[in-house]
Amino acid sequence: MTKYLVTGCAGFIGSWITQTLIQRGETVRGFDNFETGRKQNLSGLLDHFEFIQGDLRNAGAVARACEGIDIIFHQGALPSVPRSVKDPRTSHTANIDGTFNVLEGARAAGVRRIIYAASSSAYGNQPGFPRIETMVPMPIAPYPVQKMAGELYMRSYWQIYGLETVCLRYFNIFGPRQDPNSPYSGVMAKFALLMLRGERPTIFGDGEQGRDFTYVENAVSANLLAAAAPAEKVAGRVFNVACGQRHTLNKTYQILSELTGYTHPPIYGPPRTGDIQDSLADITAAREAFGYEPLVSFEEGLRRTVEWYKQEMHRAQPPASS
Ligand code: UD2
Repeated sequence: MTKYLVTGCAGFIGSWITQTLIQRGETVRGFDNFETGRKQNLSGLLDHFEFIQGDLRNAGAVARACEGIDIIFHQGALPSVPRSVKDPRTSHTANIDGTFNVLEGARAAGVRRIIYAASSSAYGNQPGFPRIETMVPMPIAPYPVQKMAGELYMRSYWQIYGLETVCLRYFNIFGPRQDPNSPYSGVMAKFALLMLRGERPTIFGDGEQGRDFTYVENAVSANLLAAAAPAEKVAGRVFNVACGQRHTLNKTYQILSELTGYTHPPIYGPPRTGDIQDSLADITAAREAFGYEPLVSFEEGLRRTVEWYKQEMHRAQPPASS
């Protein structure tokens, strides 16, 4: 029976992968240090899988977590471009040393395959849209460089050690469970919560930057398809995981306003250091290699996301009983 390890299992995407595997009746082990992951993301799940609290920077703990595992979904990371700009060392150790520890642990334990959470930020600001995997990566800020280093390491371990590694370049994944409370939170989570609270979000720059925003269920499905695909189609390769549509921040703000009932215009602030201007993916490679298709559209994803944050707010502040 296949045994799965999910690193970052208490995080936004990792917890959805963990939950989906459990629902499929799979045997799952999860690894998280709760630095950015949250216990509530695992509520209702902890009795159904083996949980290890540990840090990716601890090589011994990672090696133990890899024992007896067939397939790893390596989701654990310290995300965020601005976090990496402010404190490159901390995200460097989590993202590069952590990924190296996963590869070494996997090699020692005889793990068959690793699906790695790579980032669309690898493309940087080079000309040419949509982004296609054959483009030369041009990462700018430390976080994209770290995620890109992980990709190179993944490919090396396939070429040198025959460990089947697959890199999925996520394009701005959003959805329920994305933490809205950190200054480094993804824009969708941050804006949805602020609007629901009646607080005014700030758009960095003129709002005309575009992103290929992708609902989390699409990313989960890409992971499971990539895990099940024949090695000759996926091993040592990189794939975009996106919807193949570009949405500006101004337009996204407008749709979120309608969904939340928020009526105020945004505040505009200076552009964020290290930001890229535009992002739009070609998803043909993932489609051809493992049958990936976006299951949930941008608009439907936004609707579900806003509904979830509404419910979260009610859970956090139950109405006073009369
Ligand atoms: C990058 C990657 C994404 C993922 C992520 C992990 C790109 C295109 N995408 O996301 O795939 O790896 O990093 O962290 O590189 N913004 C505001 N106001 C706010 C917050 C953000 O205007 O309060 C803007 C921000 O300046 C940017 C956009 O919203 O232009 C998206 O920012 P984000 O932090 O949600 O994601 P991004 O694109 O850095």
